[in-house]
Amino acid sequence: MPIDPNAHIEITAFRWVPDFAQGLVRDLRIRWALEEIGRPYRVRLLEATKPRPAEYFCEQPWGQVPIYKDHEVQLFESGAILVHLGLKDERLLPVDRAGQMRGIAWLIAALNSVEPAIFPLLMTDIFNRGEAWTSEARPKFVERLEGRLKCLSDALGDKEWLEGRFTIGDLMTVAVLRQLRGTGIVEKFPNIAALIERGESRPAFQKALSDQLAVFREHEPQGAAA
Ligand SMILES: N[C@@H](CCC(=O)N[C@@H](CS)C(=O)NCC(=O)O)C(=O)O
Repeated sequence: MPIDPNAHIEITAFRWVPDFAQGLVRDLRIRWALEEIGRPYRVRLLEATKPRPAEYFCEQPWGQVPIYKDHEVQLFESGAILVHLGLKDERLLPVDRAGQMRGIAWLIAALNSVEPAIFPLLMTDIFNRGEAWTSEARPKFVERLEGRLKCLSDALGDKEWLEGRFTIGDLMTVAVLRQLRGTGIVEKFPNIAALIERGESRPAFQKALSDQLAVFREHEPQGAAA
């Protein structure tokens, strides 16, 4: 639980992705939130390495994962899905308006103020790795990102969570920052590294991660293992 083929909540995920993406695909954000609140869900698997079926673009305009469906809504965008779940359950967002909006503000900050500063590093380190321009550009990208992380670190201070209690803002922040694994950048900000560790040690996160990885193990193409 909560994976249940008969559940009314459905999310989409990939059947298999290469190592660099395993544990980072964005359905993990939704799995994690659903685990936090114990809501069963079923998973519809898509091929990451092939074009998505034309009809899927009616559900997700860019053909990406995840999408989410329940009796009430059909949604794309991991942020919107987390807001939907947060507004339904106090374990993900406070019920008072001020607390609710602060949690949502942190979620948007993760997506809009932090994640865009991470994307260029994914290009230099993964997608365009080894190309001539990357060695000159990377230090500039790191500098910009570290500026963002310094402000995040100052705002977090010695709090356990960004608003003092766990919200979808923390969930999204941790999920976004995990993309920096292996770069050594987060380690320069000990309170941010500790926030990620706190997030990752939550049982709901662990369950979500192991469920995502289990799918990849099950569907690993022959010859893909190193
Ligand atoms: N803004 C979207 C981004 C979704 C996204 O980038 N999904 C990736 C997997 S993590 C994907 O489907 N990539 C394949 C593609 O873009 O074709 C969200 O947060 O839901």
